[in-house]
Amino acid sequence: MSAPDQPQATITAGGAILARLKVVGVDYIFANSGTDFPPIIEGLAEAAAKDIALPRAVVIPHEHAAMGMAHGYYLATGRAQAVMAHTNVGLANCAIGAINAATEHVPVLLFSGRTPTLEQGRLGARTVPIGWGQEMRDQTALVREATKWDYELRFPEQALEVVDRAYAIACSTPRGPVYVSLPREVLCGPCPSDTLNQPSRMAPVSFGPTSAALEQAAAWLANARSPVIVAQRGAGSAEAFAQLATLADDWGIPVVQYWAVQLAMATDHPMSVGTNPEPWLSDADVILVLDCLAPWSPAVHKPSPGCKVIQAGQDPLYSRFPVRNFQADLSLAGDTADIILGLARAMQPHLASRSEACRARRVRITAASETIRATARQAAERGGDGEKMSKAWVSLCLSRAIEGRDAAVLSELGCPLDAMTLHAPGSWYQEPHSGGLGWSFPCALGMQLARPDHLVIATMGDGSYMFANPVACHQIAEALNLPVLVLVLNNCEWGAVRNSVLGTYPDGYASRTNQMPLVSLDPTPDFTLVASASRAWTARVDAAAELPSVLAAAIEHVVMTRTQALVEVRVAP
Ligand SMILES: Cc1ncc(C[n+]2csc(CCOP(=O)(O)OP(=O)(O)O)c2C)c(N)n1
Ligand SMILES: [Mg+2]
Repeated sequence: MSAPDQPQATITAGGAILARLKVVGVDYIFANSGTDFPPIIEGLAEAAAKDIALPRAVVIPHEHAAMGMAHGYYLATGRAQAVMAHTNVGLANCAIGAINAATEHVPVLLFSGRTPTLEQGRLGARTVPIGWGQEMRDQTALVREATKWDYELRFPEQALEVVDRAYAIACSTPRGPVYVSLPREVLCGPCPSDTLNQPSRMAPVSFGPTSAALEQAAAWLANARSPVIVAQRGAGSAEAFAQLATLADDWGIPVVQYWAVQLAMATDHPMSVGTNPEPWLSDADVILVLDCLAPWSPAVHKPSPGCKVIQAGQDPLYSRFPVRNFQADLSLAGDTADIILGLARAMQPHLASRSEACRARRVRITAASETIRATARQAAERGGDGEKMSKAWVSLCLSRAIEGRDAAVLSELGCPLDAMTLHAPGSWYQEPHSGGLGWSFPCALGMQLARPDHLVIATMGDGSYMFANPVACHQIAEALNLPVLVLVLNNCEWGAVRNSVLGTYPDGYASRTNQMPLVSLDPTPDFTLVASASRAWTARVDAAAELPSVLAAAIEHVVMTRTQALVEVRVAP
């Protein structure tokens, strides 16, 4: 406390926000600055001069990459990070990242400047024409639908409590991004600094399912004739990953990883039955949906009448989405890890009386699981036979190349999961179901930043690589010493769009044309030259037989030199 006659110690509000981010637990500020940043940059320098601890603020030359890095850092650590962008235009570039983060319950503290209100007469007032040009009536509208909470800083002395509240809300279940706009004059004002280092007074909310709901779910699953688990966003923790494996094994429950964004179970676990919900769904009498936005495709897959469905996850009904009508006879709200551990405990007392039925199921599912894996592997092997290799062949080769290593594979229309053998939690990530492309490269950079010793591999389509602003991403990899390995699976087109047309109009005009309109990326640039511009190790592979040795050399390179590499792989359309 300062004595009444002493002037109160202050710091520029810009500096107070940065310093407070450190106190609440933010390690990095992924920043893309502009003319709204003088009080932020001055604040950084002021805090440094006053020996105030700060997060590491790094220059990220595209906001989409900044959002992706915050996403990847969170996936690796479970800790929310901050992104700072320039007014409305920088925020617009953050929008896809915010949509992706919101869909995946990834907390991000998103800030952007707000053009000065005043035209003159106060520190921070407008000085250049963009001060007028960047004004919007509702700047927050650019990201409001993708954020849980938003606020505009009104007074400099609010800086500390706004950061505390932003962090607590972002990290509360269900987690997600929050947005704070920062008007320049307010950032330039003085904020009291005497409480800067005191811990936050606002803790995030976390909740789990009620014990009654857990008991009910446990009883349904324990007494089911043919239970099935569909998992999409992993098991939530390493402990729960191990527990889910034990639970599925003990009870003889197949686990389907349909459109998995994260791995919930080792792909070669005897209860792991691949990625296709059929035939498991139609035979099921109880389905446990573990954090799935869309656990199956209602037009294709039909649970049988009378089947009970349990929806589990941070927001089991995904209430942010206007239409999502998957059956939910029971909901278990909370973190997936807690739900798995709770269910395992609640089911245990039922096990003795059901062990015979479980054993019979286990034998049947183990056989089916082996067949599913063998079929996928054979198809992948055949993908190396043709003139151009398939993505599945690349998957198989990559999976063999990383066997025995601590690796994380991120796939964005890159290597499919089916042909891979992956054992560990955190070894597999796929693009968010919001599908905001250009996600995997920056996400891998954020993950690598969090785990410097890990082997982090981003595999993506040629289209996805271009959506990632690759020049910016390679610059970041070099500037921050991030030895990611990038695999571009180049089919010279937007294959997913082509497939969507064929699915909608299998015998239509477009399917019969030689050149389907609006899907070709031919001629693609030489992607190895894009990466070479940032001095990456590069290679291009056209022949399937050469891929294993090139992948081995690329991995050797990133592991030994700790610098980035890119392999362009020519795959079949
Ligand atoms: C930002 C963004 N723009 C457009 C799309 C629509 N889209 C979905 S898949 C796709 C093609 C992706 O192409 P590529 O990465 O080359 O993979 P491929 O389908 O060829 O395997 C496009 C353009 C999107 N999902 N996100
Ligand atoms: Mg493509």
